[in-house]
Amino acid sequence: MYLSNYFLPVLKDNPSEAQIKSHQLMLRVGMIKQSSAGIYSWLPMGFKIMKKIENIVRQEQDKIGAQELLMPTIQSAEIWKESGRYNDYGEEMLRIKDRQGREMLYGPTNEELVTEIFRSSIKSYKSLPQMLYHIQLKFRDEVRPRFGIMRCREFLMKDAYSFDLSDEDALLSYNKMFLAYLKTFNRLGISAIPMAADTGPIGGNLSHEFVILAETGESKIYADKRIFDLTTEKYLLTKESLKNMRLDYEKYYAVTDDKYNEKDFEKNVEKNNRLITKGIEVGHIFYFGDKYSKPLKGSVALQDGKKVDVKMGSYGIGVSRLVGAIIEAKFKDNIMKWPLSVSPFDIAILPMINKNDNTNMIKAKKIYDELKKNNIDVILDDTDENISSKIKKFNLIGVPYQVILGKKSEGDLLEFQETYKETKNLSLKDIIKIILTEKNLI
Ligand code: 5CA
Repeated sequence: MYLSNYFLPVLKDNPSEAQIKSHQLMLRVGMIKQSSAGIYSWLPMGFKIMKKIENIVRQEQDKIGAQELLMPTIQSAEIWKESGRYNDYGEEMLRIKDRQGREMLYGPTNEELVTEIFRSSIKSYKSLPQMLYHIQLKFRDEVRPRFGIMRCREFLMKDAYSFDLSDEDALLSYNKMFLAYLKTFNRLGISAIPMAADTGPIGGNLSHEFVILAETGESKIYADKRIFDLTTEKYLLTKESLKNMRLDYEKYYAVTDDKYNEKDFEKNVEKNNRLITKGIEVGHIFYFGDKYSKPLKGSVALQDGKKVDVKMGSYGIGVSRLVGAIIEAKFKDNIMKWPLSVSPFDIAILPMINKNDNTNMIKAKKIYDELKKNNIDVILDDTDENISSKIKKFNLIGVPYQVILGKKSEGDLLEFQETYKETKNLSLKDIIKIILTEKNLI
């Protein structure tokens, strides 16, 4: 991509309406545009990053055997009346009437609709377990939408639903999701900690929020620091291994506000290991047994013909919120560095332009073609801005690698910068090797 052709409406200054850095940056570099309060359009670069996040989320869901489907955004009020949540959900739910006067709504979540799909198709215990998910827009008429896409009204969520025969099987599904979440966030370059949480309007009695540390987060968290040292590598998708993983995580105290209790915290966590800070909830998983399957008649027949209500859980990830959350975690000293797994481009070429001499531009185009040949996603800043403005702009955009064609690039040795590191002089061959090696690790 050549920058002059790219739809990237970068602003000169920080927009005054934004209070937190992710909101400022997203508006500043033209990732999003507000269309009305809490509702945003995603412009090409913001959308590209969100799609990359979505794909990683999808791959990790597929790996644990969840199957993707797509449910609509608009739902009928009928099923919500069946579950009893139509009234309970209150003003957060956007209610609409169609031309026949039928009550409809813009889905804030999908427990009812997915149970209805399940009950009309699955009749026998032999078809269990099942895990279904979709990645779809949701609408919640939040009282105070704020911080850009972090707490907005229309947002993209991955929501998965599990259907099992027994509590024991359902916990296995829950634990699989728990592992898939840790792996997903790891690939996104952030460390999200599972914390015991309240279930709110979704219901049930077992729930974890996945929270990443950030000063601007809305959740206050209390944790034993040692939980950050755990890694997922040794856990497999077997019953025993997944059970051990949950036990390992649950060894360490980690809760949000709702579950916090000073006495427990002080009793369970030694003084040096106590961490009290703020975080952003990027995922939330729930186990609620037959809360929806019972009223909505989501049951299967056993071998002897007897019917049992299936045991369900639901599992959300805030896909659009993650874009902002990654910025909150990675944006430092006015410099953004996207993890390569979700970066809008792998590398930027920034040539110094001299009016009377187009040598740098010719060189830049050659490098561009060579990178493209190697399947490296590259952006070339072909504008006539001066080199320091180009560098400043790309420091905000957050592409993790830059080739600067200025005074320090000589012949075949190019000035190469990895964000936050000293610049080096490298050959194009070595630069390609560095990027491809890192891409292979993702
Ligand atoms: N049905 C369940 C799980 S599928 C559910 O809706 N859970 S949730 O309410 O916790 O939402 C899941 C995730 O969506 C949250 O962890 C959060 O990351 C994201 N989310 C929730 N509300 C908003 C919002 N107003 N703006 C942006 N993201 C949101």
